[in-house]
Parts: sequence; structure tokens; C-alpha cells
Amino acid sequence: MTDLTLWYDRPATDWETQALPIGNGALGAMVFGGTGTERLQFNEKSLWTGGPGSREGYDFGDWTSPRPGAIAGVQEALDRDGSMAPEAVAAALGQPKSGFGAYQPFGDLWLDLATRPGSAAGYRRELSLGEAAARVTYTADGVRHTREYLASHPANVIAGRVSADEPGQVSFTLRVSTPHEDGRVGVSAGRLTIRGRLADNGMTFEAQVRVVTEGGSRTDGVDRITVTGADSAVFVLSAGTDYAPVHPHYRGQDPHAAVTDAVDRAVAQGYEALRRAHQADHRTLFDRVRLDLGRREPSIPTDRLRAAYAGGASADDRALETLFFAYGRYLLIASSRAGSLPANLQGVWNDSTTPPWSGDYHVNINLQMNYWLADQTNLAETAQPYVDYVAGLVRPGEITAREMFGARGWLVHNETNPFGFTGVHDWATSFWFPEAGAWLAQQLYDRYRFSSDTGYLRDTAYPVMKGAAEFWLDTLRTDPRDGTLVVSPSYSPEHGDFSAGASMSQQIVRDLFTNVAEAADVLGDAEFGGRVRDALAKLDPGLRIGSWGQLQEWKADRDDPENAHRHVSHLFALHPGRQIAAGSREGEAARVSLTARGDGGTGWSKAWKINFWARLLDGDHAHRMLSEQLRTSTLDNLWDTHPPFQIDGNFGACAGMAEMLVQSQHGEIHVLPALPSAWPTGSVRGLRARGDVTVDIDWRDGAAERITLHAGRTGPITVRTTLAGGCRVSGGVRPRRSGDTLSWDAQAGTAYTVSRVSP
Ligand code: FUC
Repeated sequence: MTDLTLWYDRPATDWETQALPIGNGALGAMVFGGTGTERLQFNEKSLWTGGPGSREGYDFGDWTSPRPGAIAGVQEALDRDGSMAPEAVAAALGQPKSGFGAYQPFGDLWLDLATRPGSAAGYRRELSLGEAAARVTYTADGVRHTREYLASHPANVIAGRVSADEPGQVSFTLRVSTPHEDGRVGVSAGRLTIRGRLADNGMTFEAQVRVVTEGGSRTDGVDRITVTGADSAVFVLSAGTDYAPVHPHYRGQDPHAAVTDAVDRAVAQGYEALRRAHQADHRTLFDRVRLDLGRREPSIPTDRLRAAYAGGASADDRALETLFFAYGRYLLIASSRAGSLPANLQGVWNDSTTPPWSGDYHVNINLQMNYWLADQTNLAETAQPYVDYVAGLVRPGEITAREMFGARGWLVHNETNPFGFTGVHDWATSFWFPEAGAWLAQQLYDRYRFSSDTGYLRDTAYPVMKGAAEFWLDTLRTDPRDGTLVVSPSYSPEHGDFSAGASMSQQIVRDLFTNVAEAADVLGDAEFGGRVRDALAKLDPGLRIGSWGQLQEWKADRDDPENAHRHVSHLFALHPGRQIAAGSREGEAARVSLTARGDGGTGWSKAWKINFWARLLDGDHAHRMLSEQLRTSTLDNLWDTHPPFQIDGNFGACAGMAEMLVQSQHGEIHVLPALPSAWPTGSVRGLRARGDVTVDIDWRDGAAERITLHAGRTGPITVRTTLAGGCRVSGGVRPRRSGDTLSWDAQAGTAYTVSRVSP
């Protein structure tokens, strides 16, 4: 089975650019596929330094001593002078990070193989996205060797099977290493255990590996297990820590019992049953969406496919784009499943004790981007860790709101960790971003817009959204320039000076208030809905058009048309917000700003620009950004690179490709809103639209031929499509037509097919 498979004709030597990722949300591994020594570098997502108990002392980023009047002082200076240098604001409001910590690698699992050096031929290393399995095969001295690895979510293990096409040919020594000085290894009865406590914060970690053989013999060493002359062998690994997502201590049970249980159950189940259950679980999610851009199976390995990619008309270019789309969904399934932390800057994969940006949760774009694809590409379940995590920020965020701002509600600033870090640090251009909480809450509401699940809205999303709104109701300030309500101090992420009322700040708060008001209507919270609407009426919407026709980044017109900064924050209202529609005055201004920023940027920046251009209904420019990302910000293993590797770009690009095919942010389902000329003919199955609708599309020569809408609930549906003029709709409905739109009242559980009527 080679469909949707990354494959290579040699082993990986480099972790970041070549090794292949498998994962089950909590556990992840990078497979190298060596022939002399095999390496699986592995992770467990809660293994973090920092937090409570950290040697440096942990303060949640909250001010260690009160600073009465500090924020007011900055606000007054901004009212007086209009702007302030980030360094000056950081000196007044920042504080050095203490005990923030970093995501840690767990260890490496090694298989020292008996293959004679230089003897391997016919080598293939692959990652099947459909099966969620990594494989290595080669022939040595006339024997075909095969290894397969998978990371099972239902069993919570990483498992591998080592086999050969002749009996008695499987021999290797399995050992484990860890970068953590107090990790101790022990072996007994075919079970290798590694256990310790992180020196920084005392977090307990444990991993176990059990080895089971068919034929041959197994020998336990002091710190390794040797298999000799077996027909095949299976290993099963599980790992855990005593982390718990509970404020304020963030510690729970010792991992020993759960790890032992997972490993023993998996061994008892047997590899075939484990594999079947894993694939059933994976396919339930992965198979919901299928994209066909007219691809053919490429005959060259994936690294060469990527190197040859030109963003042109070749079948290989379409194949790479299709693979990249599927890979985004695969990576989310592999790095974000219920019961664990959300995908961090590297998903779940990390080989460094000092990863870039601590491998943390950056919340001025990155964590949000990780989840843009979840609902759109029919993977709603994978966002559960995000929902739980954001809800878990409320408690510490309330303390930060009270102590720092004297406000009700909650907030989080620019970056956070698994230990409720909701306060500040002192890096001048990124320490201050109290809007992050509102932005995180936006996605909780959007999840409701996709699912129409009122129970979820009431019990989960609304309390978080309301708390975020309470914070802003208490802290917005009347702008002496024009009497509107503004955020102050306000900072457009990582760019320019501090001021009052930067566009992104205003747009995020407006989006939050709009969502809270809508939700309050649904849930009957009239009093709070009314308060929010009053504030909304006075709020500066952050949508000013400036002297060169641009959407202003700040309230004062100071945009530099030559500036190509990677953050394009002032276009929040275009995407992921919904306050700007293509074709409006603001939409045109957004286009001017985006054009000026250019097609460059880091990996995630390019991914965001795919989404922006798709929302501006410019499919060719969206595709040009996808091409830029594939040509210049994608590694041989198809990981996005900032540089270095950062997974947000994989997720953001996948979401952007979905935005090119279906949009639904403005109350109607827009089919093929931004189809590029490079994709003249194709089909997609299973994309989701807001209002609980699943969408299938076939298109030919750049136009839709057939659209099927699967209604999940009873209620009105409006579809915008070029088919509207000459089509028939199945399902016994007579749609109302208006220009390019068709509307009807849908019944839950019914599929409606819109198809072209030949003239
Ligand atoms: C934001 C970006 C950087 C980087 C970091 C992890 O701060 O501005 O480019 O992606 O997050």
C-alpha cells in the first residue's frame, strides 16, 4: 500500500529533516530506519522542566511584588506621547522568566542489529499516512528484513515488529538511553524499565519496554535485552510522568502503574490485534477526508519529489500538495488526542533538552494555528486537548488578571507552558499580549459554530469566553483621541512600538464580544449579553484604512509600505476572524497590506498567507503561497521549518488548502471560493462547514460539477456556488435562488446533492 506514503531510499541520519514521526498524542517517536543500528527517539508530552518545584522558583509569570500604578503609568504615557518603545514598557511591566521550563526529550530506543555493514540492498523507509505506520525494509545476505512501527492511541503504546522472510534470522540488542542524569535503567523478565526524576523540578518519569520473541532466544542483560535467532520479535513501549493538568501543583499519580498496565495489556493483546485496533482508530479519523487533485503515485522518493517541486502543472507537483495536505491531518492525529496536552510548537516530537522557544505554547499565533484545521478537516476530536488546555488556563489567568490588572475574568500573555504560566516575562517584543486569552477563546466558539452543539457551548466554551470578556470589560479604556474604547497598552505582535488601540487588539476584542453576545443569546444570558453589546457599540473596531489604501496596523497611520514583517496581525479580522469579507472596502485594504508584506516569511507566516489569500478569494495567490511554503519552508520529511522545525506551518497550510475549497465564516457555505488554476479538476470528500454540514465536491475545468452537503442538523442551509444558475438539488427540496446562492431548509441526516443540469 503506497497511497499517501512518504518514502525514501536510505536511512535517516538527521532527526530534524529526515527521520519520520509517529505518535498517539501523548507519545511520539522519530524513526531513523538504520540498517546497522536502528534509532527511535521518543517523547511523552508532559515531560517538562519548570513549573512548581522548579529550582529557579516558579511564579506563573505573575509579578513577584505588587506594582501599583505601573499599568496606569504606561497608559498615561501612551495617551500623552502616542507611543512607547517596547524596551521601556518591558522595563515597567516585564519581569525575568523564572521556572518557565522546557519540553524535554524522554529518551532513545536503540536496536543494535546483526546486519553486516554495507550488505543492505533494496532499501526502503516509509511512513504510510493512511495506516499510521512507519516501515523499513531491505535485503541483506539474501534475507529480506522488515520492521514496522506504530503508536497506538487506544493502547497508549509505541510498538514495533522486527521480522525476516526466513526463520531464525531476527537478532538484535535493544537498549534505551536518556539525556536525564537521574534516569536509571533496569531489566527483568524481558522488561526494561527506565525511571527517574527530573533534576529541575522533581517530576517523576518512567518508561517500560517489553520484548517478546517468536522462536530463538531472549537474554536479559543489566541494561539491555538481546534477541538471537528469532523468527520475529515485537517490542512494546509506554511512558508517563506524574504531571497532572491541575492548578496550582500540577502533579498527580506516579506513572508506574499506568505504564506497567499499558505495556502488559499490549503484550497480552498481541501485535496483530494491537495493529488492527490502532488502524481502526486511526482510519476513523483519517479516512473522513479525501482530496484528489488529479494525482498519480509518484515514482520518486519524497525528498526528491520535494526538491523537484516547482508549483507548476506537473502530476508530481499535485502529488506533493496532496501528500502535504494529508500529512497535516496525519500530524494532528499523531500529536493531539484526548487525555493529553495539546500539540506544542513541535507537536509531540523533540530531541533537545533546550528546544527552540522551549517547545512551548506560543499564543500570539502558533497554538491557535495548530488547531485551525481541526474542525475544517473533520478532526474535531483532536481539538479536545486544546479545549481542555485553554479551560485550564482560566484559574491561573484569573489570578494574573486580579494581581496585575485589578480585573475580573482571565487572560494569558504571549507564551505559556503546561503549568499555567499566564503572566509576563521581559523579552521586549513578545512579553505583553493579554489579548491571547480572547483569541484562544475564539476557537472554542468556532468549534460551536461548526458543531452547533449547545451543550458544549453552555458547559465548556461559554464559561471560558465569558471570563475572557469580563477581563476586557474591566480593562478597556476610553481613548482621549476619540472617545472609543481601546486596549491600552497595546502591541501588534512582535512589531513596532506600543500604543493604544492597535488594530489586532481591537479586532480580537471585537470578535470576542461579538461571539459572547451571540452565545449569550443562544444560552439566554441576557444581562451579560447586554453589557457586552453596550461595550461593543463603543469599541474601536480596529479597521482603519490609511494613506496608501492599506489596512492600518495601528490606530495612527504609521505603516511602512516597505515593511515585510512576518506577523500580519492587523489582518486578524480577515482570518481567523470574520469581520472582513472579500470585496468590501476593508477587504481591499487588507489586500493592499498583504501585497505590501510580500510572499516571504517564516514557515507559519507563509501558511497564514495561504489562508489570507484564500479568504480574499484569490486562489492563484493562495496557491503561490503554498508553493512558496513547499519550496522554501519544508524539509525532506515534509516538516515545516521556521527555521528550525516548527509544526504550526504544517497545520496552517493544511487549513489554508481547506479554506481554498470550502469557506463558511459568513453564514453561508461557499464552495470552491479560491480554486487555483493549478487545480483545474479534482474532488474532495468530507470537509466540514459551520452549521454542522459535511461537504463533498467534484469539480472540472475550474468549476464545481457536483456538490453533496450532508446536513447534521435540521435548519436552513445557504450555499454559494457557480452552479447555482443551472443545477438540480436532490433530497426533495426546492431551493430559493439569489445570484450565486441557493438556500433551503435541511433535515438532519439528509444528504443533498447539487448537480449541474446540462443545457
Ligand atoms: C512567535 C513568532 C516567531 C516564532 C515563535 C515561536 O513569537 O514571531 O516567529 O514562531 O512564535
